[in-house]
Amino acid sequence: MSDVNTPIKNPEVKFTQIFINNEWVDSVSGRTFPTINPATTEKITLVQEGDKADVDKAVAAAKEAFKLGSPWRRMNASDRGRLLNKYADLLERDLQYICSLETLDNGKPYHTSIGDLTFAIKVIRYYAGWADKNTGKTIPVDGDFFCYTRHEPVGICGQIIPWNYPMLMYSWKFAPALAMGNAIVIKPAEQTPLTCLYAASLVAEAGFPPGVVNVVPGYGPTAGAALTAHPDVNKVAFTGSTEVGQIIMQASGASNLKRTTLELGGKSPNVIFPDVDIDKVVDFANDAAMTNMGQCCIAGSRTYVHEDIYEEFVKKTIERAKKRTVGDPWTKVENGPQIDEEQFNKILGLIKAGQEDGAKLECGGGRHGDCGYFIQPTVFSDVTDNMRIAREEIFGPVQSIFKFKTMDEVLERANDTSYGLAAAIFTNDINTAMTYTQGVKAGTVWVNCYEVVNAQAPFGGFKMSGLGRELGEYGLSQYTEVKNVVIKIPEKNS
Ligand code: TXE
Repeated sequence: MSDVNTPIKNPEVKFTQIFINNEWVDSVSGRTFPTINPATTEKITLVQEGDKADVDKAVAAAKEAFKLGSPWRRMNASDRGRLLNKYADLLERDLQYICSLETLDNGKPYHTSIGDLTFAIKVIRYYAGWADKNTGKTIPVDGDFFCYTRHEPVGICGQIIPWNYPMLMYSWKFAPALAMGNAIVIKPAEQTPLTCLYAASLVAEAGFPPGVVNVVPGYGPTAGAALTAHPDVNKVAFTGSTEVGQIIMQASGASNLKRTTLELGGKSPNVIFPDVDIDKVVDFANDAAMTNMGQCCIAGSRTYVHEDIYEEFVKKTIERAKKRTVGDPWTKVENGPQIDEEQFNKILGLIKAGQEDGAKLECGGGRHGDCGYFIQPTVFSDVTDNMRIAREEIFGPVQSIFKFKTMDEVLERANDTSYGLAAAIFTNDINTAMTYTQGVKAGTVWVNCYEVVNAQAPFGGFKMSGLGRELGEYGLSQYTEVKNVVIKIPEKNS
């Protein structure tokens, strides 16, 4: 038996077409686009490039699958759950292959691809369990009426996925939508279409009826925009940049007021009080900033350190960052390459801006090696609140350290951002922790931990970090419409 912990270093790419109606088709335009291995910058393969015409076909297929009386609409909710569990079994069966493909296409270290897919499978199983449990209510209204609510699927859902966690973000969208009985059209990110396409192949194998799941690879302004503007798409779910989130919300509103959920960028504050075990917290803070090469919406990209421990903390942070291993993602390194040349250049540009703005570059700051999009783990100290590195999402392995004195001050500074995705505090004082958890404006707050994200608990942003919540029971409401039904009855009795 193959050992899942050993990657397949040259996984065969089996699917590069568009998936509609449980079948593989070429793009209507005949165009293709390349997907690149960011560790080597070499082209892996060409993928069919979906555009408006392909999205139209996929939406038509989803519409047919969602028709009243269709096999999907007639299916027992418990059987939808069973299908999702079967699908999770297939992902588990192919874990080694899928994770190898993820590392090839995305560049993330193989062991982190395993972590992602394991989490993705948990999300699918979690929502499989919800399929027959999201019940409505009977409501004691005034008069001779019987009143109840139905939680119905929204309909056709367009789901736009980013490249930083391709399989994980796929599962966050796919699972609740299908558990609640919707039909979906997914557009993976153009940088990382391969695992999503392989996952599509398992849709037919699991036994989902044709048209329930469709996957259209392609670019954002073409295929993505076609989904968000389509009059027959009832809901759009997006994870990506705040900038594109705003465009999507406009398109959703202008077309047909699609239900819209957005999971966008962040600039999450990680606040460290002096009463902690510094060595441990240095580790946490380094990971918070640099996990997934910093390409993480909840990255703890602003580390606020209390003045009493500031010098020691900075010194130890530099030591830790220098030890962070970077390199071949097929080995047990902590960091692989950034996703592409655009992100690589953006990050190096922001590092330069940090230096120009007067922050102290303590370590890193440049390219790692001379092949692939690798960046050295980078630490800035003496960062102040108005510098670009303090305000813009860097999405790279860059930790910015700020000094603070008091809770009031740090709370105000932590909240002085247009983002509000996550926040953390490290302290052993319960009152300090509670003051912070209540005052900080963020969708998730961690106390003495970081990046703890689970299928069962909601995830999403305040302010410009997003709209709506994914995961947990809260995530169900984003994929259901509530229908109120009122029936005249001869006589009501209590
Ligand atoms: O994101 P885009 P990019 C942030 C991060 C990163 C920056 C830019 O700061 O540096 O965004 O990355 C699709 N209509 N995040 O340019 O463009 C696109 O094809 C419909 C945070 O890669 O937002 C892809 O599938 N769709 C983030 C997806 O949107 C459109 C994850 C994300 O791409 C579209 C990624 C359009 N007009 C980047 N334009 C997070 N929250 O985790 C693009 N897309």
